[in-house]
Amino acid sequence: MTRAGPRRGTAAAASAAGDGTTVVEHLDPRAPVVELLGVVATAAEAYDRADLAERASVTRAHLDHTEIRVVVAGEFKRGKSTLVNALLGAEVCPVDDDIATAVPILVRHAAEPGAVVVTGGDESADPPELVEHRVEVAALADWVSEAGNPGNRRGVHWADVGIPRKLLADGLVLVDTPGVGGLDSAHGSLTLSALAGADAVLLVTDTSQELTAAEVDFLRSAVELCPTVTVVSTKTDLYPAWRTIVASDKAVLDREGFAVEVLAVSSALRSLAAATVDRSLNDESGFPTLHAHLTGEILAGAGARAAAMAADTATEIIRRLREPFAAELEVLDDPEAAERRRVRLEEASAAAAELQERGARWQVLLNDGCADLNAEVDHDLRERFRRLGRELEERIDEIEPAKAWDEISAWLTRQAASEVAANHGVLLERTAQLADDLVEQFRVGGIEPRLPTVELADPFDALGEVSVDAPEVATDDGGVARRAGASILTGAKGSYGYVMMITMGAGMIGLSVAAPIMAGAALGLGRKAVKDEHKRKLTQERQQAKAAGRRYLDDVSFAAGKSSRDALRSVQRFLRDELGVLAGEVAAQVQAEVAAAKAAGGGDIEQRRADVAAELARLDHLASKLDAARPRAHP
Ligand SMILES: Nc1nc2c(ncn2[C@@H]2O[C@H](COP(=O)(O)OP(=O)(O)OP(=O)(O)O)[C@@H](O)[C@H]2O)c(=O)[nH]1
Ligand SMILES: [Mg+2]
Repeated sequence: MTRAGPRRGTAAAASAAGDGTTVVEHLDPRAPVVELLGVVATAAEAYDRADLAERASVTRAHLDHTEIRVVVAGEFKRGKSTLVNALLGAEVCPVDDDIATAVPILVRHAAEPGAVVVTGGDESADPPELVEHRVEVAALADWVSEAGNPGNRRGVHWADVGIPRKLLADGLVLVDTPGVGGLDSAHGSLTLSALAGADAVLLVTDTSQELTAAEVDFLRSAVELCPTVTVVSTKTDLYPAWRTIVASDKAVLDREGFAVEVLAVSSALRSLAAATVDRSLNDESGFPTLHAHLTGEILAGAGARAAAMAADTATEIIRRLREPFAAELEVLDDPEAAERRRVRLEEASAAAAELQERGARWQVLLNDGCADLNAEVDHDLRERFRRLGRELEERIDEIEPAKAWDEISAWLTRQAASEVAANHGVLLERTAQLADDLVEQFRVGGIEPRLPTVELADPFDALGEVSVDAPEVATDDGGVARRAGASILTGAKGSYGYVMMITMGAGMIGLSVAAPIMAGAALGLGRKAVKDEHKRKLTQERQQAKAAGRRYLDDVSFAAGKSSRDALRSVQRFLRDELGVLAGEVAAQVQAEVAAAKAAGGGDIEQRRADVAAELARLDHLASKLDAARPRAHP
């Protein structure tokens, strides 16, 4: 599939989108920074700093292809898939009264329509293997919907669809997610962890009723995790009282203090408007406002954040280019400084050379740090599951499993999912800490080394999946109780549209149900005997329930443990590569300063002073242009 090509430098202008809608294009905040990064790369090249030129080019390419991921989440059957289709004016995501979206569908720009379905491959492979299947968009339902792929027998993790659409051309990726059977379910917690990697979330609800408590809870977490959160209340065509519903939703959000807009739409009206090219119907559908919100707040906001980060990197590159000239000027102005500088550079050269050696101290620290991290994350996971196991047993002791098992098992899967997500959070946090500590080692000769944080998340690409099926438990009638698993998208903050999947046997864990107690009475047992029998059955049920729950927790923690070990291995590889590059950059920096020191030694001092001052002025000018291009007030 073709990815979005380099972005056009869009100007603020109104244009017809070809579907009867007027689209206001916003000035893309990335465009000027992309352009200036090109200038910075050329400048670095001219100053013989191939390392910095490379850094500038990579940052530029990165910014030019930023993906802005918008997760469309919500409870079961609210109209998420229909909304995505109506936004794009295409039947991309399968929709039906009965068939549900079973796996996440990512929709991005491509020159030609096409889809790739990703399934798991060889399970024993390390890192986990993923297999891509190229399919027609029209055939997607066979893979991604409950009807076409019941219980996700085909083991699909997600589908990636490309279509040529103006709305997507600037890197917008819409993610249609499976309906959550209650946002407070295990699905819900996992969809929530997907938000950590998203630029925005649209919570789709419908105007049949006010926001539910589960939806409000979901929003509470979403606003913590995601820069832009919007409620889209759909099906206004079906519910005449939609205005009242929207007003009370707004009141609830205000009361909670959430900065969340509520947009009312009707996908049905939008489709009708497109088919009949009826502008007033289109306005009535609410889609022009939603469209403007997507291109404005969401696209422009995320673009601004990415541009600001890239501009910071460019500023740092200029600072490094400037350094040797500034030092040379100092020597020209004060020859006594030359000796001090010579000593400093000698020390710095030795330290820089050490950084590049095999078995350098930072490499030892990296290996040790990763081993510690592994142990710590593993311990954290074990502790979490031990606590959860204890709590499970306490709960089971208070219930009659035959009656309350569904409730307990739903609680358990939800807790397990959030413990896995929390453990993943620990991994991310500690990794960032380790990276910070390691970078300290590169502080040589006044150089302030930095690892680009945006790229730090990429190794989690290999994080793979946590794949757990609900344990099978034989039922009394000899059958097997197990509910189908579901795939949920989750992710760390990634920059290349990173996707991590957690597939979990969500829903119910099967439990064999003991024969009804009343059977005892039918057998003519006395009251006491029935009571004893009841007690015995209850104890037996509780034991079975505990065993089923523990098996489930073991499976989840085993899969999660493997997934985090895989992640750590790729983190280690990533850090080793990046720090290797950084060692090269530090050495090049020191070398540039040594060369500058030599240049300061001979020739026409006045002329040299004028030349150096001119170079500095050129770099300062570039820095001030970058400063002006760096978006400031972004949400
Ligand atoms: N009248 C009307 N019906 C709608 C609208 N949006 C969705 N529907 C209907 O609602 C039903 C569910 O729509 P979907 O888009 O499949 O909902 P979903 O949230 O993706 O469902 P899951 O993926 O199963 O969670 C379908 O029958 C749609 O035709 C709307 O704006 N108006
Ligand atoms: Mg759907």
